[in-house]
Amino acid sequence: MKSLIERWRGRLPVTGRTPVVSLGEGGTPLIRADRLARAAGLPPGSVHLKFEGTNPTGSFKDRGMTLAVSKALEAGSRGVLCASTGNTAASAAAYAAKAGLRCVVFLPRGAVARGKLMQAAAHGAEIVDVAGNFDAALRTALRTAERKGLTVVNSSNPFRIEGQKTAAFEVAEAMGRAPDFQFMPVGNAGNITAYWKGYKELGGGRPRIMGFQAAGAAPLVLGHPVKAPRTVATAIRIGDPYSRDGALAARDESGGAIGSVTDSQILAAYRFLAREEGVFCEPASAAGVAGLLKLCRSGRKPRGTVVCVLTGHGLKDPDTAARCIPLRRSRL
Ligand code: AN7
Repeated sequence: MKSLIERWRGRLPVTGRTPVVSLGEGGTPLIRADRLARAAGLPPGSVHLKFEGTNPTGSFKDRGMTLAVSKALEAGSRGVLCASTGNTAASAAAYAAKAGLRCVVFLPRGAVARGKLMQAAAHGAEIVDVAGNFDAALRTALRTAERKGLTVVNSSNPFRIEGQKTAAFEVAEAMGRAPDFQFMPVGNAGNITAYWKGYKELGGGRPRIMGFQAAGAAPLVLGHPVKAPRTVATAIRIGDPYSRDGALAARDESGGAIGSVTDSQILAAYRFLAREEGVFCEPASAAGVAGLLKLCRSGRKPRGTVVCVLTGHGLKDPDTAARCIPLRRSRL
């Protein structure tokens, strides 16, 4: 299959001289979800899941990382650096390994899911444990990058957003047009910014963008940064999103909303998707689906087609799975 950059070359800031660093990202499935539709009280065929867990490192981050690392290599960078709740680090580490670049990752101590930590280690990233949360790690990372001359591959890097916007192209292509509503998790807010950019560039109909944060880490809902964000969904345990303005623009320009869901709503959606739809995503990814169910149960049903973006694979976080999913013993 074509690399994401080859597939969307005409819509991305690359030239014939850009060295393409690819692991086969993109081209993820859009899965019809009739049990979810029924649970939400919506008609069959109206709800689909964009499952990003099938990307090479198991999350949507690979879409942005193929471009960010290719451009870093093109620019003659000595290496890449990021702060991360885990998935960005795993993706950066893999693409840097492929490119033969150094990779340094700043991780909030004790707050990164085990699978993501193991991926970063396996791909040879140098790990800096930060005593503090993601927001502190990002501040430290941005300062260090400047001092050491390394390329930042957080979503402050515009190539990350450019790569990630291709997910909107794929959704619209698979459905024949953009959906009426898109539900998705929001953490550092790069992805909601990227999807909105993608839909706008397509020029056709646009979805209302419905972003969901965890209740204990919901700065965009509260309207101010959260000093000590807390949630079981460690991927989105972020108190001061870098792309705040992009998220608010996506919300306001699309006529959408940004809401919050509790950890127990997130975990209920996480278990439902695995058991009833056969799709195992990580807890953060279930926040959009939890938001859809919350709205529908309060009588505010979306009309038309709905896409829920499932940003990462359930295998990323085996400890939460072990804690929150009961083992069913066979009685055969
Ligand atoms: C599975 O890896 O911020 O709103 O450092 O891993 O674009 O930040 C991850 C975020 C949703 C939120 N779902 O996306 C990181 C990081 C999953 C994620 C988000 C993340 P953004």
